[in-house]
Amino acid sequence: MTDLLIGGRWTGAIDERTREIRCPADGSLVAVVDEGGGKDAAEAVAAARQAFDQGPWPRTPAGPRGDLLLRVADLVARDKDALARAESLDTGKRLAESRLDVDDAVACFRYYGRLVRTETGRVVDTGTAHAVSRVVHEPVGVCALITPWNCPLPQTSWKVAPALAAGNTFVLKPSELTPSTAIALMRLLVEAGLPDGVANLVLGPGPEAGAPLTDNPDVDMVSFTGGLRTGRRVMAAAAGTVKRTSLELSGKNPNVVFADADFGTAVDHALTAVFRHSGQVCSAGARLMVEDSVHDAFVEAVVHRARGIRLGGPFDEQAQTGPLISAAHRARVEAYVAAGLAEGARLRCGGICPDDPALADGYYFLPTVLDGCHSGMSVLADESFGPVLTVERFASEDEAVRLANDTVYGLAGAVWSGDEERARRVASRLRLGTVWINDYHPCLPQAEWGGFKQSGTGRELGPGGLAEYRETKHIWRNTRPRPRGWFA
Ligand code: TXE
Repeated sequence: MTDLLIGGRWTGAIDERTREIRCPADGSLVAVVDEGGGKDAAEAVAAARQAFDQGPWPRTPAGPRGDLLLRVADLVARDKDALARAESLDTGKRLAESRLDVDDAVACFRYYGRLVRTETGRVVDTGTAHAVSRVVHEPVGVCALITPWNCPLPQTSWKVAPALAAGNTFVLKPSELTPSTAIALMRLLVEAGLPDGVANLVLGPGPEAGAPLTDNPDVDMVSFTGGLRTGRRVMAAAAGTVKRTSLELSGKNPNVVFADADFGTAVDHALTAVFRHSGQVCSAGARLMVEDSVHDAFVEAVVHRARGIRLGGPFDEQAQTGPLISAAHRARVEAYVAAGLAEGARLRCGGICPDDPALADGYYFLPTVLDGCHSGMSVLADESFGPVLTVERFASEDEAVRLANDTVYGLAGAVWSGDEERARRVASRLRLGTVWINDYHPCLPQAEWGGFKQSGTGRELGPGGLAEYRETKHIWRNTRPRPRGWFA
């Protein structure tokens, strides 16, 4: 088997271990892939180091680097059907959503392919005719890119595209649960003409194949998307050699609804905010906060529609959302709900696995609404990363802001109000990397994405996404060197 890419060569894992990839919707076998570990990770880093120190890519001008990214975008678009299918089989996600995810990846490669030509350095006024000062950008070096399982292709593209645009070499370690589109993307990078050793792929579990990337002295930067606990570990490991880190660690995202919001639209979005991909989205609007005067009617409407959500596998066109990623993850979501109930939250719907025999082989969990939630409950502090909506009420704008900010997270959230001034005021007071006003979920390659507080460090997408993968250097050139004579 040859699923690992190291120094331009497709190869198997050194220890010859393999892993079965199974579709979370029905347990069917999707693929058997190589399962690497520490030795494979070390080889991949050595290959990336050599390609960075001696290969052509870091010294290739921005123009041809951008051209290559545009070719990759075309290749990803060409293979859209196959990539979407592979993503759905690995994740259990609806095919229609996987197709959108492929579009997202294409847009990301196009964006950085174009941006890198325009985001050049600058000339600085030196105040003298005899010196020239330039500020230039250079790649950081060898990047370890570690990605999760919920949106594997976009999450990988958000790292690979800017890392390559900036001229870095990298080792990618996708989630052990969802490697298929990472393998496919690496094949497309090779097809597009990327030099050997620039892109390296290691598969395997986090502690065995991922952790060795985070403390390897030959790695200059770690870009990680995943859970908060793992993120803290990654940051600590990277501190040993003071690596640059860029972390996206998810959120506990408030969806704040004022009484003057458009009721029907806000209800509709409250459902997609949290139940899309069964809540396995870093920006999921899992914390619904509703103003007192409309609280009961709003929650009633959300619960009514949540009860009717159709669950099903990726290729079931009637399905509105799918399974959780694994049995272990479903058990975590069940434990989260149980903790909420023990603390006094009220179960309005869901809270259990579906009893439909057609879904028995998948890791399904019914869309769940817990109301009566208040500060101090673990369900408001912790992320479920499942189809579970917690509901809080508030009486005033100040209280809404205070409650929404009462979390260690700060990734994203929304404000719903018919009063434009108020919506803007609240949006500016929320400590979140992204705030939607009268909307939920849209995301653009041109606009930065990332978290405040413990939701992460650094930014993905936008010009800030490229900046993450670049060093900035000042070059001063004296055009008429003369002795200074200070110590004559
Ligand atoms: O993620 P991990 P898990 C959140 C969500 C979820 C929780 C746990 O709340 O319930 O995280 O999920 C690799 N060194 N998110 O356990 O562990 C791992 O192999 C280096 C939010 O699945 O963070 C995978 O490639 N790497 C999120 C990646 O880290 C390590 C998406 C993510 O896995 C490692 C997923 C280590 N010591 C979960 N341990 C988001 N932000 O979108 C694991 N990994």
